[in-house]
Amino acid sequence: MQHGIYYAYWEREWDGDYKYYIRKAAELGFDILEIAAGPLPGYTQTELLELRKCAEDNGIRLTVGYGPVRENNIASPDAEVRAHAREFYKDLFARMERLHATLIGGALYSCWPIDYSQEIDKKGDWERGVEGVAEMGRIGLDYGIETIGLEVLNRFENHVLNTAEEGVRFVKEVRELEPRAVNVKVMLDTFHMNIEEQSIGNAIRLAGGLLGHFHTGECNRMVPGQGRMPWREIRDALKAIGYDGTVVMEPFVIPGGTVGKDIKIWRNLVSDVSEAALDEAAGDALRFQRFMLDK
Ligand SMILES: [Mn+2]
Repeated sequence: MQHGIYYAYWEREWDGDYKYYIRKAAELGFDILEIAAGPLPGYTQTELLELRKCAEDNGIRLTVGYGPVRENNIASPDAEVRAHAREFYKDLFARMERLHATLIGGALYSCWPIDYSQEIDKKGDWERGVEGVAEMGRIGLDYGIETIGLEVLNRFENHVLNTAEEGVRFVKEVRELEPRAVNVKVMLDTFHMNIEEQSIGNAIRLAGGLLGHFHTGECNRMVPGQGRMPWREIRDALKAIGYDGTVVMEPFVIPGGTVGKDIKIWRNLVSDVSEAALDEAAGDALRFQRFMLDK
C-alpha cells in the first residue's frame, strides 16, 4: 500500500503551493501527495515539469483529486457543457501525463457539490454519466491515466453514486459500453461509507477488484485514528480483497474559505490549529494508518 494525504488539510482554498506540500509530505513520511486538479490548467508546461521534478526529488508520488465544477460536468443535460467537460479532461490528462501522475479520483461522473435547490434527475445523470465516463476512460488511455476513480459520495454531496453497489454497477456499465476503459474504477472513502453503507466491510468486499483508490478519514473528517471508524473491519476487508493500492487520508479540520464552505466545516475540529500541530497530527495519523492497514 502507498499512503498519502490531501494537501487541502492545510489550506482554505482549492489551490496551494504544491511544492511546499510535496516537501512537507516527504518530511512527514508519506508516499503520496494528492493535489487538486482545479489549478492545473493555469500551470505553464515549465511549471508542470518543475512540479514533477520536485515530487521526484522528494520521492513523492502525485495523485489528483477533483470535485468537478458545474461547467465540467461530463453528465450535464446540456450537450455544450458535456463537450466542454470532455475538452477539460483531455487537457487535464495531458497535464497529468506531464506530471507523471496516473491516478485521478473524485465525482468525475458528475459535479460537486450538487445544488439541491434544483430538480434532481438521477436516472438521466446516471445514463449521461456512463456515456461520458466511458469516453473519459478512452481519452485517459492516450495519456497513460491508469486509474479514473469514481468516488462514491454521501447523499448530501451527490445523488448519483451513494453506495459501493451503485459504484460497481456504474463501472460495469461503463466497461460494457467501452471495454477498453479498464482504467475506470470504483473509489471509496470511509467518511462517505460511514453515512451510507450498512456494512463498511461488505462495501469494500463488494468493490473487490474494481477498487482503484481509497480515501480515509474519521466520521467527522478528523485524521485517521482520532475517532470511532471501524479500522479493524476496514483492514480485514481490504486484506480480503487483496487491495495493495493507494490509501490517501483526506482530513478537514479548520473552517474558512472555499474549502470550509464546500466541506461544511463550521468550527475548529482540533484545539490547536497551528501548522505545527496539524503536521504532528498528520504524522501520527500516518503511523496509525500504516500500523492498522498495512499489516
Ligand atoms: Mn474523499
